[in-house]
Amino acid sequence: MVLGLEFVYEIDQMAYKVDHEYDYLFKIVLIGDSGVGKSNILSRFTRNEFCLESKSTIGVEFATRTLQVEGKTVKAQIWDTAGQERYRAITSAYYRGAVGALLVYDITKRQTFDNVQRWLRELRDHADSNIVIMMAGNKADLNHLRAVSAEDAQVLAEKEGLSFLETSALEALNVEKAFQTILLDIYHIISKKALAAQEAASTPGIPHGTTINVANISGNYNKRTCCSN
Ligand SMILES: Nc1nc2c(ncn2[C@@H]2O[C@H](COP(=O)(O)OP(=O)(O)OP(=O)(O)O)[C@@H](O)[C@H]2O)c(=O)[nH]1
Ligand SMILES: [Mg+2]
Repeated sequence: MVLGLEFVYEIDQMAYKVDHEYDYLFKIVLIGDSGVGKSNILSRFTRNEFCLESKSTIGVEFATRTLQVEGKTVKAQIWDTAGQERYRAITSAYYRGAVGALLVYDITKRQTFDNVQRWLRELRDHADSNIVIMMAGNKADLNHLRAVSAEDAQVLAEKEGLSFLETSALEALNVEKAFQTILLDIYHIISKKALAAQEAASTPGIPHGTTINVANISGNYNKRTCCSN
């Protein structure tokens, strides 16, 4: 009998821990041409690792890192797939529930920058229209081989309404900042929506039982998660 109670207590504690591990879960997708450094950006951010001879990603991988954003514990779940079409997993599943995207090109390869438009189209076709997008010009350590100026990239970013940074997974330059910026932007959007919903709920004149949708950006806002599962 006592054992039974202890068991119930343990289960209860486990549930408590799981529930309180984080305040928000945000799914972020990595996109961009093959070889631009998506997987190394991910390993730098989640494990502080870099590999000079990394192989092309096959299928889908993901890694997580939990960090603080404006006093909230946010778990970033970052998905990575191959830039090359033939190695890619089903596109719609990859984008489902994503609230942020890091769109990477290689500053030493003009073609990867020219393809940014293609990736934006893919985002428009498959992702939530409110998705937060950061464009990253990676391999900034290879300045002597530069084929894309920061000015050109900035112009495109402004035209398309994206945030923009140059990064280096090798030198750990701006990788942290890129993700922090995405997470902060997502958090601000979500806080604003929650506030607007609160205000709408307390405004007299709204009939009882009216449904107010605050979940545009997240698959499941009530669970305080922004990842679909
Ligand atoms: N110099 C330099 N090399 C980098 C940097 N980031 C990645 N690389 C190198 O670029 C190559 C490709 O990196 P990956 O991270 O595998 O590229 P990817 O975008 O994941 O490629 P796919 O999985 O094929 O889509 C590897 O040889 C990396 O070592 C960087 O910031 N600077
Ligand atoms: Mg990869």
